[in-house]
Amino acid sequence: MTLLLSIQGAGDNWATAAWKERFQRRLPDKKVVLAGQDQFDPALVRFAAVWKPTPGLLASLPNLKVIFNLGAGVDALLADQTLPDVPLVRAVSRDLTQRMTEYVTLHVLLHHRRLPMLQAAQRERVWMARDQWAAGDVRVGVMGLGELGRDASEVLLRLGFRVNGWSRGPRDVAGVTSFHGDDGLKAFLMVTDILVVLLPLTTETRGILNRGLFQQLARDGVLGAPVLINAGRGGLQVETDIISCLDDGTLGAVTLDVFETEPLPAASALWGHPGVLLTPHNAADSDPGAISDLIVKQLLAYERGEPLMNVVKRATGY
Ligand code: NDP
Ligand code: OXD
Repeated sequence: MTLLLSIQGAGDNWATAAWKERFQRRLPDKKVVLAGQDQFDPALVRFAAVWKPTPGLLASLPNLKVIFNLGAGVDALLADQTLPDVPLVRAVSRDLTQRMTEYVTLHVLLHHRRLPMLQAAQRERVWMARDQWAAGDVRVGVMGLGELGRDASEVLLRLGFRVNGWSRGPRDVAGVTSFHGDDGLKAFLMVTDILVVLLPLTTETRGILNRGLFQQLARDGVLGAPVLINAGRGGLQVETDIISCLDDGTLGAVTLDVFETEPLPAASALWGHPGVLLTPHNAADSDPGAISDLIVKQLLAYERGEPLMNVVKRATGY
């Protein structure tokens, strides 16, 4: 049996040698090969563990049984029209979830505590002792109450924020006022001061973060103007709308970890905009140790005839 790895990512965490070493160490009796580097017989490949594999590669494996995605989001994989009809398992890992919760908490807190303004004041040597509010005065709206959204919500609640959530179907998260579906979106946005986006990119969500949506966010909050934090996918957002909404005050500030085009082109106006805090798609890195552990456990369980977990529903796209 061969496990094929096909990995194409820009971050340090995607260095292919580290992934191969981790998988091979955990699967000493199996052959682990790297697409594009190692020789292998396609007929012997039963499992593939991938991040943005070359379109068409997986279709060339006649005996493939399961595809394991090395990250949580599967939009890039599902964009491959030739993707074989075998179970597709995505990464749901405590390690990844905690990383995202750190990111969300960090950015909610820094906007809440007005850090960008204070840092600008420090650069000017100005003692800027402006109002600081209690967390309970701020309403955080989490779009996407899945694995990541739920965990982040729980930590934000613990910090004292008022947390609302929006999902496709009804969700029950203790302490979170939840809204769902198209019908619930307007009511959700009306009570949101800081919008945290942890949605998958699907045909339904593409471009959802646009001017029309930003205009529906609450404008009566203590922050003065609403804040956007998007760590879901760049395809969710319309970047020209984000810039114009920052310029005319519809948005007060944004944190973006993901972009329409990645890496973000040097010419993008987002780089230098004073209202933008950006990070290079590293809100929640896939760690080779944690994720290979997770996948090897699933792969061995599958070989024992046990069911797979976190199988993607192709019909909904996540
Ligand atoms: P889940 O599948 O667990 O949760 C997705 C959530 O989004 C669910 O609550 C779902 O609703 C909701 N949702 C999906 N479609 C819609 C819709 N049309 N309308 C309203 N709600 C919708 O995913 P995860 O929490 O594990 O991950 C979310 C995304 O985060 C990933 O798809 C990926 O794009 C991104 N991500 C980004 C990372 C980064 O480093 N920037 C790292 C990891 C993930 P329901 O509950 O009803 O199904
Ligand atoms: C993921 C990501 O989806 O890192 O896991 O973006």
